[in-house]
Amino acid sequence: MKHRRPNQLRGAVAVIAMSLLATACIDKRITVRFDSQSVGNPINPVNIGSSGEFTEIAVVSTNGGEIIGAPGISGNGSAADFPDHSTGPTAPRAVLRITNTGNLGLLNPGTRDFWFSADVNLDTTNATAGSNDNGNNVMQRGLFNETSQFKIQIDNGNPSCRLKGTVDDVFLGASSITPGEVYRIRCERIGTTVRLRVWPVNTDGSLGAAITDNTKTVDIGPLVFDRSIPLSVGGKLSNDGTIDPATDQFNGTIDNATLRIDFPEFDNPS
Ligand SMILES: [Ca+2]
Ligand SMILES: [Ca+2]
Ligand SMILES: [Ca+2]
Ligand SMILES: [Ca+2]
Repeated sequence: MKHRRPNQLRGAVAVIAMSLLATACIDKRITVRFDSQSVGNPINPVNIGSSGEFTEIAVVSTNGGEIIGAPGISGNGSAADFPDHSTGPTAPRAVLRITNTGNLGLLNPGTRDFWFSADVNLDTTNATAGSNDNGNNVMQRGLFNETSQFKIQIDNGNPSCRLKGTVDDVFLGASSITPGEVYRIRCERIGTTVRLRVWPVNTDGSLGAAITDNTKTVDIGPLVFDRSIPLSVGGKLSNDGTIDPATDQFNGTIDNATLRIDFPEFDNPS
């Protein structure tokens, strides 16, 4: 029998590993908890989700922007503090970038059910209309005019979710949140139901009653992304993974950035 070359073997092992993951109960694609960070120092982010081995995670910055370790809420370790609001031409920007590294497109829901979520604590000063920071993008893949997009953002204190597939797109808004308080924002697509929920996170780490639970029925169809398109946290990135000064920089802290695809019911908190 002919021996496989190491590259082929590695590829075969990766395919077997991924098919095992695909049949496992929980497919935790992206889980970034920002834990074990040195508070006050630049973060060293880790994706402990099932895609971790097959993706790269990095801080992309311009003008000296940094993502700094910050105390998290009780039971949630540390969190990530994004740059303060600034509108000047040399404003510091910093966004977390997650990209596929191998042949597998692990950041793509395709036709499947999926949800994504993050815990946010927005700074009081977080946007200036008409400036190069007029919003707060929390988590997204794909830009507005691309073939597909999933995005959570906060504009004028109002979280929203936008999903775009190859058939249709949908926008869901939420009640306003209070800067300086922690909320979990979660958007999901299950079949033709799109749902946005926002919960306050109590100081003991438990979730309060949802302040927003909005659904729409829309068949957005499959989401399709080039494998190289990044998933970003804390702002938007160009398709090539670079940062633009008008990045809709999130100002405040983010924790528990999560993407689940084909999730089971028991991993679906109500
Ligand atoms: Ca954390
Ligand atoms: Ca935006
Ligand atoms: Ca902002
Ligand atoms: Ca800050």
